[in-house]
Amino acid sequence: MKILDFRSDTITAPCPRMREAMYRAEVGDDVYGEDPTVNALEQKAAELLGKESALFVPSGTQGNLIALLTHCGRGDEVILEADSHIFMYEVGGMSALGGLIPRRVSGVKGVLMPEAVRANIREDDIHCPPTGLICIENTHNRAGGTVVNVSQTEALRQVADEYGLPLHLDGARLFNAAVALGCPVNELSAPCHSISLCLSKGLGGPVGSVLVGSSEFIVRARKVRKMLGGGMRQAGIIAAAGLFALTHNIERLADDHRHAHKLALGLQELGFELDLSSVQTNIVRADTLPLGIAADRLQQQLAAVGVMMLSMDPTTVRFVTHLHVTEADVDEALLRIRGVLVGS
Ligand code: TLP
Repeated sequence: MKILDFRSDTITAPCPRMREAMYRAEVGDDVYGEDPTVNALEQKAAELLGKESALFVPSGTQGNLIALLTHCGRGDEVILEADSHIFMYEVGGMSALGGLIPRRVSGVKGVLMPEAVRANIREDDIHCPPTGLICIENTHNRAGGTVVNVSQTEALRQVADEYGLPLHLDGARLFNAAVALGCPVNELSAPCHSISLCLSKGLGGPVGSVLVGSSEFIVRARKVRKMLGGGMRQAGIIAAAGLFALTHNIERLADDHRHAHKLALGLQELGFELDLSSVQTNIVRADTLPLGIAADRLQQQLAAVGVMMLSMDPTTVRFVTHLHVTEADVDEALLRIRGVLVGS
């Protein structure tokens, strides 16, 4: 039985051509700036996102943490969306390691509203921690892969400028957003001072993220990366996979989006509750409440028939499409899910 794995786009393994590129990668000691493949990846990422410089880092979590530590000082407050990945799933690193205070602001489908951000910026008051940074997430994971468009991003930059604050973008899936919007990715990155972009999600790389920003910002970020133990020596082996991903795997994200839409329609037909307007990229969140089955129980039952997905809370499940999932796999998964629901 073929395992159909919808848990995350992080599970994707390198294809033979990507492995070939890794095998052939020229390497050097990247802590000395001497790995030509890492340098090429950083240059390509900076160019694509329209910024001066970039830094290859081991993970999206570290990319965000480095950005926060580089922008802020201990005791600063960081404005972020209430359900943001940085707040929910990065082990509280911003506070535990950076002494930063999260200020959660609820967005609409993951998109922060400028007025709500403005209302949460601290006044210059002796009693208050200073606001140090505004963070956005595009696409927004917990909102279901929803997209923040260019004008929404620009409006948040305007608020940041009013208060002299930097704007950081957790762009783990930024290319999914660009492909969904049909806009050049640099229009989404332009309003942001820093962007963390994951190579190991929909783009299909095995490891790594790139943090992108001004030359001055990246010089400081490089030092923070070293402090966190993220200096990786002959990292060209994995950077080569990232370069391959940025060259070959962007346009195909549209397939993942199509498959997610098809899956969402099928799940809806099977009785799951879901908001189709939130299925904008490669993530489908569905509510099991109308089916009368708990999300974790369904997760177990589906795993038994080779369909893997994640239970996110008592009645919410998440399916993610990616480059190992074909349209036929979506049909097959829906058949197997139907079988489980009929049998339970
Ligand atoms: N997201 C993973 C899990 O951590 C939940 C997933 O399967 O979706 N920002 C966003 C928006 C992310 O979705 C993720 C990973 C990260 C940052 C962190 O990236 P890594 O896993 O490379 O540290």
